Amino acid sequence: MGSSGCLLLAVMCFLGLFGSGLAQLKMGFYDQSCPKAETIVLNYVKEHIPNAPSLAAPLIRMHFHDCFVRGCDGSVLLNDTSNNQAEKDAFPNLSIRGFDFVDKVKNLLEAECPGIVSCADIISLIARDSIVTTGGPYWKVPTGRRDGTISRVSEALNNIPSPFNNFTDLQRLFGNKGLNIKDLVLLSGAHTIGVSHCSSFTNRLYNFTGVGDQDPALDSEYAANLKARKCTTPTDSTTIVEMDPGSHRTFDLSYYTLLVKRRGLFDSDAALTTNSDSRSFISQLLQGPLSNFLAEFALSMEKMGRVDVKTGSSGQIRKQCALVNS
Ligand code: HEM
Ligand SMILES: *[C@@H]1O[C@H](CO)[C@@H](O)[C@H](O)[C@H]1NC(C)=O
Ligand SMILES: *[C@@H]1O[C@H](CO)[C@@H](O)[C@H](O)[C@H]1NC(C)=O
Ligand SMILES: *[C@@H]1O[C@H](CO)[C@@H](O)[C@H](O)[C@H]1NC(C)=O
Ligand SMILES: CC(=O)N[C@H]1CO[C@H](CO)[C@@H](O)[C@@H]1O
Repeated sequence: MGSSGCLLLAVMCFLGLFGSGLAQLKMGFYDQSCPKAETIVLNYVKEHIPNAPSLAAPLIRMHFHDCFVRGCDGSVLLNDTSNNQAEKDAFPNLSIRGFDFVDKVKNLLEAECPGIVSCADIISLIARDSIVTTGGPYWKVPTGRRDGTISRVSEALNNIPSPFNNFTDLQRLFGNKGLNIKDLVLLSGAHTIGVSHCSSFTNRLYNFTGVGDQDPALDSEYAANLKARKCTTPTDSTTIVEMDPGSHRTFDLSYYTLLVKRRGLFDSDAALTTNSDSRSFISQLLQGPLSNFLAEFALSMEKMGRVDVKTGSSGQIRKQCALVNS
């Protein structure tokens, strides 16, 4: 090969490395650097989630909120500092829980191999392993995410969908992260588990358009029930309601069954029935076996887990998940 060939090769290698990125997520990223990492996470989840099954829901939700703000970089875990309000302070974080859980896993990993495993990867692995305990699918979690150093309340407000969003807003917010309508429908299916505060939907019960009315898109019998038994005043901010009553700890298709019965809890859930593409995905899911939903959900989770990740030498591996390294 002539010298110009060599040069060309070098340029191509350079572009390959730094352009399209050699530094990508990969399966078993810690196989050499911390071989027990994934087992330590899995064992901790297996040991603790069965005693606290309601934690699986906030842990997958944490992964979602992390990925939607500055990519899946653990920024959701950062604490406020004297001159910065972190993502944790944003309204959509309402009831995000599980920070201690992540910290405990992080401590175990720091003891095993200090400074190696990122908080961002820990969230991704915990989310997957927790959902498996609810009957949900196993999805691939390639690793190698690095932790961000910035967490801003305003960015959480601008990027995380609100329960009051309509379809256009949801499509735009998901689209901003490279996720399409199908991903939106599938990932919203996580609402088959977990709970919500009344404040996330009481507008639909008491004052939908500001004239003391109910949301006509919400089944009136269900609305009456919620008003009588759960959210008994328009200002209740403490009562929690199962989003998928009857099977709120089981990862099944009933979220979609509720949607078509007009019993989705949030405006944003109901919004999924207002678009024809989205409606058609919902009916396909309902026609298929559960295993089809689980397999499709797994693919969308893997996709979400890749949103704007930091790899290679960007970001850092935090020593404590709540603090940027000093
Ligand atoms: C499509 C846009 C979405 C909106 C507007 C939304 C909104 C919400 C809201 C308002 C709550 C209840 C918070 C509370 O009142 O305590 C909630 C709970 C939850 N969300 Fe979403 N969400 C969305 C998508 C997702 C996605 C993509 C996932 C995961 C893949 C997810 C997983 C969950 C889970 C598991 C809970 C229950 C949490 C618990 O039990 O503590 N959500 N969501
Ligand atoms: C982060 O903030 C939480 C809640 O205020 C606090 O309990 C925790 O100790 C803080 N973590 C660190 C490492 O400072
Ligand atoms: C959706 O909500 C936004 C405000 O968040 C509003 O500007 C837009 O007109 C709404 N779109 C539809 C189709 O209702
Ligand atoms: C409904 O909302 C409107 C406009 O925000 C407000 O003026 C009114 O007091 C509310 N009514 C009730 C019953 O909460
Ligand atoms: C867990 C957490 O930090 N929650 C915060 C979410 O944001 C509200 C303000 O909107 C705070 O009061 C909570 O402490």
